[in-house]
Amino acid sequence: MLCEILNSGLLKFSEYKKILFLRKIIGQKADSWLVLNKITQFLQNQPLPLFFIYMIWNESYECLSRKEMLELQGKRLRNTVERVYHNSPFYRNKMQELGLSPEEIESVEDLVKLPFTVKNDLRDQYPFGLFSSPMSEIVRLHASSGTTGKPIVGGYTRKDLNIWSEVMARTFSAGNCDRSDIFQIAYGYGLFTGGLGAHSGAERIGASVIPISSGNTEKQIQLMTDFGTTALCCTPSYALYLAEMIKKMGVESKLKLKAGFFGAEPWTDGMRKELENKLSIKAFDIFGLTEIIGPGVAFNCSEQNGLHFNEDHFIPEIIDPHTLKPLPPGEVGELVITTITKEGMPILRYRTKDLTSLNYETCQCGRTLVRMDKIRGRSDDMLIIRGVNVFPSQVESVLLEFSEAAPHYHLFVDRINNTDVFEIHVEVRPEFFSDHLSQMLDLKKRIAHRLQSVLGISAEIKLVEPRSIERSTGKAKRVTDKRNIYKQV
Ligand code: DLL
Repeated sequence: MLCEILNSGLLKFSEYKKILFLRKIIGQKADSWLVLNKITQFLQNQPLPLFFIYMIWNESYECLSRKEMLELQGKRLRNTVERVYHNSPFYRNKMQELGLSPEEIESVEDLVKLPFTVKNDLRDQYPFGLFSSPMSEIVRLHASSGTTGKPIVGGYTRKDLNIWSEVMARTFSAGNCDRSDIFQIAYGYGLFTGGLGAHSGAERIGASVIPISSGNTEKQIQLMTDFGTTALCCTPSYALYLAEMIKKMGVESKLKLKAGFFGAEPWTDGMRKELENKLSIKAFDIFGLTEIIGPGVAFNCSEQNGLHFNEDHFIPEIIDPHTLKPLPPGEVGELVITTITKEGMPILRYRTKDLTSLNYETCQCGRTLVRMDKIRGRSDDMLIIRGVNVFPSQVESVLLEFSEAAPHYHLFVDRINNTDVFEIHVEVRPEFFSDHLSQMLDLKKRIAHRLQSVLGISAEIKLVEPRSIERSTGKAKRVTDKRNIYKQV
């Protein structure tokens, strides 16, 4: 009811936020007209301290009525389709193959007419084939692992970087952070989008930023205590490791942490609670992918009940991964995303392979942005190990570079002491298998080194005897992931 009143224009947003706060205290009574009127009159001249109310970075876009949102999305979608049709031969060909002209896309309802984009398209168009802006306008490039040796590339214009910092500013405001906060960005800086993405949002809200990047755990903790870090950004698994080290170093009482923004890999509600207890913080889930923009696609608010999708920039759809038909709200399927404001690399109906569902009910926080459920799994074989995307096919192509290695291998992933452990068993060809320890050690070292440079993370290599890896008669099972992370979501 509150949202209907808000949409009718009878109530100012600032009043609405105060009521939401009071509603928390007095319960559903705030929904009755009588109580509402009394409260509204009372609140008119009673400013509430900022920390009592929900912080919303950009109310004009985060709280639109559904009708306004659909109109905005329709307009932006039309512009994007025009843009890719005229600037990207890839999309022009795809649309022509379907006999589709840009004029046929008038509203969000027409989205289903557009072609899908898949990871392989990005690989085939490597590196810049999907760009819709000339290179002279591209000011940043990022990349993440693809299914083979070729990475997935993202190109950003100045306007795209501006959108990125805007959506990240929304993310951090939703976690009640502002210019008074000190952000420690412990996502990796570099080609990975986590570090610089979070950095730009934290700067945008005016916070003080510590760009420490990932790793170097003792230093992380030293700066956290010396600088009085209040917000931590990193993968949830690294946050757990940090929490453990903090306890070991006995510096819990010196911490000023209040919020954690964790993502880039799946994590459970149980893990959230553990992190919140161990670090005395509120932990927020943040979601995104390189192909779309990086982090900032969707974010938790303080209700922690789903992730608000920045749908004025990225339109989400849920499809059945087998029939490719759209699924209704609430049903779990594959998340498909269309960017509607990006210039550098706009992307139509990108099949993320991430499994989730959508909820269009208005959230208690006042945002009307659709909420996405926590990611429940993937419909492909991509593994996320220590925040890094790893495809078994990448490992295979590296092993095939070594004449000593047979094309038989098995990946073991586990989580020990809250850290992902990655071991690869590699079968040695009979003619190379030897009792000479030094030869075997040398081979192991070379494989480990090459894998580290291709995957971007280290793996423990175990060389095993010829024919010791189980052969399969059907689809080979090459991965044992003992973390069972998705099953707990
Ligand atoms: O992981 C971007 C990111 C950085 C997101 C920092 C959040 C924080 P990629 O390396 O391209 O980009 O990996 C994208 O990671 O398709 C999901 O499978 C997974 N993923 C990302 N965030 C979450 C999350 C970054 N919150 C792939 N929960 C995506 C579950 C996530 N999975």
